[in-house]
Amino acid sequence: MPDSDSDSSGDLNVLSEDPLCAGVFLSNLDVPVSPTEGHFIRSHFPAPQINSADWSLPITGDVETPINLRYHDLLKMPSHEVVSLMECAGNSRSTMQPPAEGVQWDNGAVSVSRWKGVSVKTVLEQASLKSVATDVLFEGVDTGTEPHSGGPLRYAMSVPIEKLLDPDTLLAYEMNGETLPKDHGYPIRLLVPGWYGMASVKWLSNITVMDHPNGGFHEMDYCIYPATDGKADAKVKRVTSLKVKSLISTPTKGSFVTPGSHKIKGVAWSGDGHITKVEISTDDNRTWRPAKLEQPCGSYSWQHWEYDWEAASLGHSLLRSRATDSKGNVQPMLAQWNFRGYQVNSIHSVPITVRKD
Ligand SMILES: Nc1nc2c(c(=O)[nH]1)N[C@H]1C(S)=C(S)[C@@H](COP(=O)(O)O)O[C@H]1N2
Ligand SMILES: [Mo]
Repeated sequence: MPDSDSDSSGDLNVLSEDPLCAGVFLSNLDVPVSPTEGHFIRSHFPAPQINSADWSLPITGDVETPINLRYHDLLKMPSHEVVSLMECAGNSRSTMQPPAEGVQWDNGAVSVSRWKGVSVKTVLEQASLKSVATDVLFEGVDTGTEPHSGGPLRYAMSVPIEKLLDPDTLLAYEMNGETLPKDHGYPIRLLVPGWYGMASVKWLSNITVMDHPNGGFHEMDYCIYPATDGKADAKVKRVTSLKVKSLISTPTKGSFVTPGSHKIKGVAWSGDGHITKVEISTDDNRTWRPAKLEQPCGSYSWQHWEYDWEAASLGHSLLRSRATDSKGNVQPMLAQWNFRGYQVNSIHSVPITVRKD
């Protein structure tokens, strides 16, 4: 399966038509912010067609003042912008061995956008949380059947209040200065920066404040991985913050390069602090040398890096990049295997060939 294909006519690599799942080509990662039509798409069910004039967003549950927000009310509220990377928790799943069930993403389910909306905090303050409130359930309009779900259900996820009180967690209505497109959750979606994409519920229909995590299919049967801390009461954990990861954008897998000087380029990110180091190996894991790293661009974006490589020996070569974040997390050679193939942050390896013209 190609990681990237510079000859492709489209901006995205479509893995499934309906529901639409489409990834980016890695050669398109060399930008501060992905163009909107080049942002990956991951929908579990067919995208609903919503007319914003008939749509409203009730905020109920453990609040003093239930409210019902209309689209135009939201547009008039104080706005907030955040440049945030989004990565699907199933990104790079196809590299996991033995194979895991699910959409067989290569490495393209990652993008960065400038999101604009209203801080969830502003809305929760307006509704006034009761003291018992701990989590908030966000439900989408979209419905369908998932493998093993045992029947139709809506896409839904709850998020702890603590994360929602961060002003960068948004009810987003714009992406890169334009109205949110249908496939990205029009009219309003949640944006949870620093977490894998599954929590950023699209096509919001209801917000319910609760005194416990909602659980439910997507939250506790689906977006989970085995807990390794051995606690008997928790065999699985929710997928939440982004693991440290880097990808090589140039050269692309299968490229032919001539002997001499080349730039290896790519991106790196983490949901747990910023990137402090990216190292490159061009000799099959024998030596690692530091790449030049850009300054962080906000807390939630990616950082670009580049490395000057002197391609000396002819033949096949494996290029690898390894990122470290400010909390000391380092990308592993092989990510922990899990049955759904989530949070794969194994070191990216790009096979290329050095040959004379
Ligand atoms: N309502 C709804 N929200 C959703 C989804 C969905 O299928 N339905 N997919 C989730 C997943 S798994 C991801 S990775 C992101 C993808 O967002 P995007 O399509 O805008 O890239 O949306 C999340 N929010
Ligand atoms: Mo996802």
